[in-house]
Amino acid sequence: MNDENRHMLVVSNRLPAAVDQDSDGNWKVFPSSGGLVTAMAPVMRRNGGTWIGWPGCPKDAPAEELLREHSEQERFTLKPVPVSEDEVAKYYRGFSNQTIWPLFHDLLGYCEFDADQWETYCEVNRRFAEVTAEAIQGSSPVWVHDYQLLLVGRYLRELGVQNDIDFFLHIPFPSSDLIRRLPWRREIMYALMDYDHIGFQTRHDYRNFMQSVRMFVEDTRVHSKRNHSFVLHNERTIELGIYPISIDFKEFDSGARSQEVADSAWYFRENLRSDKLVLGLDRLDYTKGIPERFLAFERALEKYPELRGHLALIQVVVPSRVTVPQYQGLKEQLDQLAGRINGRFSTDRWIPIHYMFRHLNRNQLLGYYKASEIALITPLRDGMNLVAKEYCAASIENNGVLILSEFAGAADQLAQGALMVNPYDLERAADAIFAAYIMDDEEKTRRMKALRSEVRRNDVHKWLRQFMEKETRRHRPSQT
Ligand code: GDG
Repeated sequence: MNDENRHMLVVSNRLPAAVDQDSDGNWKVFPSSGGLVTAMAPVMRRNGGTWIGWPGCPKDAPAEELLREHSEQERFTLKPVPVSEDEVAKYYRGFSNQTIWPLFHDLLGYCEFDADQWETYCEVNRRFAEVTAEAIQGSSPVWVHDYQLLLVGRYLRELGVQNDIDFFLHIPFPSSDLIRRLPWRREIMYALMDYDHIGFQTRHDYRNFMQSVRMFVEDTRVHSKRNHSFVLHNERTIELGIYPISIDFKEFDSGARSQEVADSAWYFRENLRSDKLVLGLDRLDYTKGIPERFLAFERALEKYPELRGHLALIQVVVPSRVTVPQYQGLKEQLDQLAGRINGRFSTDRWIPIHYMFRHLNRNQLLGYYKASEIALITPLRDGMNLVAKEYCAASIENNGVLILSEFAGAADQLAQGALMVNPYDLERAADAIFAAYIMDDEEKTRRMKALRSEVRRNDVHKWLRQFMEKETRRHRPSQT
């Protein structure tokens, strides 16, 4: 990476820290979690730069000042974009999370199409572009992230920004047949043509995108070379690439070796009183397939009675988007399902599902990974799923078993070592749980070694390098 690229300008909906009030009503900065933060924070700490995003607080909170102080402790600068409560309701909870999110995860039934929310989405994207344009230094590239900010590139161009603008989509890109349903499909597809470089998690997403370009954008030509594709449109060239995101393997591996994590793993095992544990860990989200997972576990207990009393499911659900009605409904559904299944199978000594709705600190997270013989990661659709990769990185004794949905982006890299399932197929998912339970040590080790080696070789730093190499290549004079 050259010097210029070291000052990266990252733009994402949320900053990696939130400004909120503590129990005494004082405004403070709290670190936030999530897939994007897990991937980008180590990269920013290493390379420096500026991160632009919404700090999660009302417009009148002292975000600017607190984040300036916080930036001094981090190795990069955090710059807030102010967003009002009404705008959050429309652009974030509304258009981003009730239109784009379900549509891009193939869940059309959850979608709302509301013109007012779309207008606000455009306005807030424009504001993100304004704050970004002010923060640009020289010719450093701008890297916009994810589905809440699809239009930022377009507005930056309108503001006269000529710098390279990259975009990475963390979630899936759906088939053109789904994009067709979107009333603003042309606006979005044309706005994406203002980026210089667009990255996707999987080949499937990339192919879907190309299909939509052909269907909705006029006057395009496509050039595909061995590992790159270029869309030529309006005398501009947009480079497309596939970059499966990953984790900082070393950080998870060494964290899992610490005494604190060993203590927390021991504590969980002591308290859960089950011979073996199977773990689910997700943000509260209907895309993560948690009700289906509970039902698959119930089916496993029905079909394989030898599991009863010996295998317990720990499901940690991390609060997320709780003000969106569909997420509240999901929470109620989970409460009921866990209650029903526990009522049906619990004994004096054993509870089948330990269901927690809470945040975990880092040692607890690693402690759960380490304490669990099996991870059951069964999203209905997922851009990547970093939890799957983290579980492997934390399985330092090579003895964990990963059960993974074929609809997670991570399946492209982890299918060889994981037991793959279709999360809608409860019967086979139940069989996979049993197969993981009885798997012999030799097979466990063989599979987990392959998984760990894959995640180690393709970590988040390699993801960044590959994404940024495209960037630098464009500036290199032709070698011919
Ligand atoms: C999006 C895409 C894509 C979760 N709870 C806690 C916690 N986490 C961390 C996990 C993991 C991350 O959050 C979740 O990442 P995922 O990839 O599983 O899912 P999304 O949040 O939906 O992320 C996804 C990702 O972006 C990256 O591109 O993989 O497909 O949907 O790192 O460890 N961390 C801590 N406490 C928690 O309670 N400390």
